[in-house]
Amino acid sequence: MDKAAKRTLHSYDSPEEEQLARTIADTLYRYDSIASDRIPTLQQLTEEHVKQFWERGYLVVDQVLNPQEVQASLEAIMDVLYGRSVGTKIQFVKPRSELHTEQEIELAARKLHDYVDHEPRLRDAAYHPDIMKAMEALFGEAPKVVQDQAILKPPSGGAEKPWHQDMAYGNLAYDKSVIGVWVALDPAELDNGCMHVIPYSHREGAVPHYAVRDWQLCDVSVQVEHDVAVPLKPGGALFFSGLLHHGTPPNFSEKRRRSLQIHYAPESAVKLKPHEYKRMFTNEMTGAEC
Ligand SMILES: O=C(O)CCC(=O)C(=O)O
Repeated sequence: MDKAAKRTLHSYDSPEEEQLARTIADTLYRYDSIASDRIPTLQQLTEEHVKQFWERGYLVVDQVLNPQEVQASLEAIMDVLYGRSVGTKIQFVKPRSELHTEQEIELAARKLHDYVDHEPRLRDAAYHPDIMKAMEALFGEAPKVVQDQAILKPPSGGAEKPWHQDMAYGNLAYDKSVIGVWVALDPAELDNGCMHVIPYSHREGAVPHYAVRDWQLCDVSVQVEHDVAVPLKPGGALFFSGLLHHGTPPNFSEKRRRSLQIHYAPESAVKLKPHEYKRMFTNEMTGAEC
């Protein structure tokens, strides 16, 4: 990206905003504790890994999608962004009417979602036979896809995703644990916003979320000292419990960080009733402040 383009497209509206992003990156994440326990591919998944997954709340797999599948997913994402593949929904951080060039579009796109019925290449990834088989082993029953997204953290200012539990988001609020699979399509590294997790945090169960910078855990309750970063090569994946505390810092680098994030639930899972959801994931009944 050339310098002029970066200046005009930078996501920060003011120096204060950028300073806040840097403070968040420095205080709410650590970068010296890296997930080391990994399996090479899903072919190596054993019952012991399944047990470990439920104990620790996550599993790291070095290669889930092969290079051709990664390439097909990236091409599909870019085709969706540039209007060559239609039907998938796109979330931009700026009004679409202000985005004219392909570069402007890419830098402002944060999320693609609901692609499985529109984009066969992304559907193939979401229903990848190895992932479906692993899900069946993890759930102990057939899985269903309950959410399909691609999350983009563009260079030079792609925003943080504050710490949260995925099941605190209404569309993932099921009565049984959902599992997320986050697949790196570009190298996901410490400096471009790779995933960070708090091992074992899913064991605390549902925790109230607050509307601060997003729907998130209260910053002061994040156990930053236990943060483990999960860098991944393209095609590598993080499998994680829908109750695991996780987040991603901003992308201050000049590198893209594109990923797929798909959520699965056991076939028998049903959505929580609104009052159950409120009791579990909001402060409405306790009045606890953040
Ligand atoms: O990809 C990211 O930056 C964050 C993904 C995530 O945790 C989410 O969207 O729930």
